[in-house]
Amino acid sequence: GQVFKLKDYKPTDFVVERIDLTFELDPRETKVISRVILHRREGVAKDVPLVFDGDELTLDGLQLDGSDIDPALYDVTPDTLVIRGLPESAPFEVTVSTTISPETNTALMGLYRTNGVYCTQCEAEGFRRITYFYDRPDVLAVYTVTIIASKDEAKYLLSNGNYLGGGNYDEGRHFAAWFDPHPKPSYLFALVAGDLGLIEDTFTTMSGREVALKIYVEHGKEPRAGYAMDALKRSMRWDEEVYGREYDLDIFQIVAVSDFNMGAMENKGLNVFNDKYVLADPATATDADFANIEAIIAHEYFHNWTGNRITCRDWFQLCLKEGLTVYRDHAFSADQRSAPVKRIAEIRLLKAHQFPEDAGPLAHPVRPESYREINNFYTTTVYEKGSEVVRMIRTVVGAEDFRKGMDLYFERHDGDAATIEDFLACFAEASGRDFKQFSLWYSQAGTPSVTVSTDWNEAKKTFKVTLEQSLAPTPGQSRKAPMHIPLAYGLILPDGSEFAGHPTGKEAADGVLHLTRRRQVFTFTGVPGRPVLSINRGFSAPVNIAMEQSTADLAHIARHDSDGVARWQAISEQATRHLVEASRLARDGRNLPSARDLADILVATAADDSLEPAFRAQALTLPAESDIAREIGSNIDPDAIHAAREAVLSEIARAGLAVFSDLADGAPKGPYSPGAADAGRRALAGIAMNYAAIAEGSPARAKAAFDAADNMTTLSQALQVMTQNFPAAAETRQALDTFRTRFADDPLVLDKWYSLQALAPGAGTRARVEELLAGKDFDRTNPNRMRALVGAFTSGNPTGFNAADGGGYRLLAREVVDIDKRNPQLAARLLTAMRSWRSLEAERQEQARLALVSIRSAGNLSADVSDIVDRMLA
Ligand code: HT7
Ligand code: ZN
Repeated sequence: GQVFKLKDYKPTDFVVERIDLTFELDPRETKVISRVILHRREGVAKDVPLVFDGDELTLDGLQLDGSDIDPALYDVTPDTLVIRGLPESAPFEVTVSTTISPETNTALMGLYRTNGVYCTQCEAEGFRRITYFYDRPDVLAVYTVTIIASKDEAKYLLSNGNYLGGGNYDEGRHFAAWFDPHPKPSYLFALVAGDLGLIEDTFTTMSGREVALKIYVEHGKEPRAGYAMDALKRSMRWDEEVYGREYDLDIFQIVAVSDFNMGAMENKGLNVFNDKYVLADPATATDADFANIEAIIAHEYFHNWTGNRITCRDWFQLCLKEGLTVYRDHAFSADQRSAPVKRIAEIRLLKAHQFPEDAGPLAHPVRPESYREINNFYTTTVYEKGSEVVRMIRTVVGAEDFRKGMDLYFERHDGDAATIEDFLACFAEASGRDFKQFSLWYSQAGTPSVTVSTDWNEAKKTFKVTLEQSLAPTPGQSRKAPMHIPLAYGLILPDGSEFAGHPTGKEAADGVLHLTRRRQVFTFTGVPGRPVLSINRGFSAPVNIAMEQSTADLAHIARHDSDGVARWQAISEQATRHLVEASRLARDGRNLPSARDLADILVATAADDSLEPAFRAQALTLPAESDIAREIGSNIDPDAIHAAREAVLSEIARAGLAVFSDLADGAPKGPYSPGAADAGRRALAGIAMNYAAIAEGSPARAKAAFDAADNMTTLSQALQVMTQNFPAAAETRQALDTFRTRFADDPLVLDKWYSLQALAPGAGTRARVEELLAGKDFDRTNPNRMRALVGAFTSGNPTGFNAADGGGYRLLAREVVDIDKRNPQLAARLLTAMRSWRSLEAERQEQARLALVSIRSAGNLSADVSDIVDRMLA
């Protein structure tokens, strides 16, 4: 396949002024007429043709200024339209007519149907599946859209922008017209048409304009859209208060659909959402679902400024909108909930997903420099690491200059298709700093390692901190330059107070050590007693820290650090060390060390009422098996890790049974509220229930909680305790059956039922997954369902998926090849579950390799899947 390169960027030869689209909707024969007004760009020679993108299109007609174009003057294939002999300087109108089939569009890109609703997904390159056009983000145009459809089939006819008007048409059809005054790229175009339920509200903006808010969902699900509406209004207010950004149309609409490749899409004024991220009520959604809805509603809304008003020049700049918008949604959630608990969750996720990506064959820079298939670059590196990079910019320049830089960015680039260089220039200007070295965060892949050593001189009262950075080679990048790594720190004195002084030298003001060279020494003088270094506080930089710090020192940080996140980091480091050591011993068939010290810390933390419950829940959540595997790094035996972790869990459980038993009953009583305080209490009760059940060696407590549960959080916590710890117990079977019967008509809740079974540890789970896949009502075309079963099994069940006989890999290979025929994007994403295959022990590695090779040798692979499989095998 073709390789696209950042360095080859070139603007288009023609400039689009506006586009008028007319859709006559029909399940199999939708007629699309696109009238585009363009002019030749200044300086472009008169014999240069117009080249539009297409994808699996057929052309019905082509006109220039209303007259058919002579076939000798154009060439057309399913993926390009080339028109010659166009005017030299005057604007002209090209009319392109195509017919498309939404009903048979299973890729869920372009115009498709989901549950009888017409819906579009155009990012990144879906618009070219609707009509021939310049389908690239730097071509901004003003859109007018007219939709014609049968009234029975499509009560609502929606598109971007403001409603112009509508009315009845012939033969039981009606029409609606929309005008979006804000120039936008084609990836932000959207159309939705269907018979849907609606909830409405209004929002008054900071300048007093009233905006109509509408959320469309499947009929009957309206009561479940209330929380999303509330989250939307809070997001709109927050963007005004924190960034001074006001909404800019008369209407903002959200449509929830049940077949969607990702979480949601920020189309201008008409967001389309995976219904999983809209629908919630206490009986069907967990606290985590509520938190995700709040975050994703905010994320898509925030794109209105970071993404839509200022978009990307090309897809290499994807992190310009995604990293920045994730950063903004993180800050929003931190403000709405507990900031330290939110940060802990972010760190966990980054380490669980982004660090392995950065350490494996799919590693790429936050701003990639080449790609074969852009869909494969909607990654945790672009999104989450991209957000961490923005967070570091704020750490480097400080809160005030960060806001100044953002203001400048909005002011200078409103209406632009911008680049990372444009973005960085705003912070350089606002702060007077040079961002040249910092920009390596965008171009160098991989997670830097920082080795930390300390030297305390009792006689001189000096404390020396030596930092050394390194960055391993990644695909296509063998040599790396030193980066600018801002490491927040604190020196904790023996009495638990913090040393107030700074090290000598200018690189270390404001509680941050700025590591910019390969090796740097920071010296603190006048330190009254031997301090303990708390470094990379709050995970100020996305790096691996290697430091020989005693258990006693970690405990000192865990007890005294003024920063809650740092206290959690110290606890988590202790747990990780112990689990890594235990896993190594388990692999070698040796006796496991006592986990008493770790258990004491965790039980004391659990019982400490001065700490917020959500924090205690985080502290009690041991690193996952995949976290331990990542820390071990190579020659991974998932069974040994599982055995070691189970043993540690059980020792902690036994040590704290009385405390856990008490806490397990501590979920809030009375009406359910999705707010952070109650959710935190439920989280603590849930993890305590898990420990208590482990100590008791019985599912009885969880079964009782399941039977008594009056909300989905408690219900699914209880079921999870059973499926994880007692998968074969009669109580577990019974609870699973009850759950299935109770939620048989609710696909989003049934997804949880599939996931919980797929996550049950052990080699036996694969057979159950096969059984579920073969179920007569199992819908292979629904991405949520496939992710719930196959995705959960392959990404969340290390012992089941990595069973030594390779059966898990073969299952995934077979499903990927099958899904690829319908939905390449989904197939490619599921396949990334194998990205760390080279860190497995030799036998499993070989099984994994064979499965990957079998995919590669299957015929007719999509560009999406062949790109991933080729990179994984390279
Ligand atoms: N910007 C959106 C990305 C997205 C997407 C990309 C490729 C294929 C399908 C897609 N659906 C949504 C989502 C976001 O980051 O907000
Ligand atoms: Zn986004």
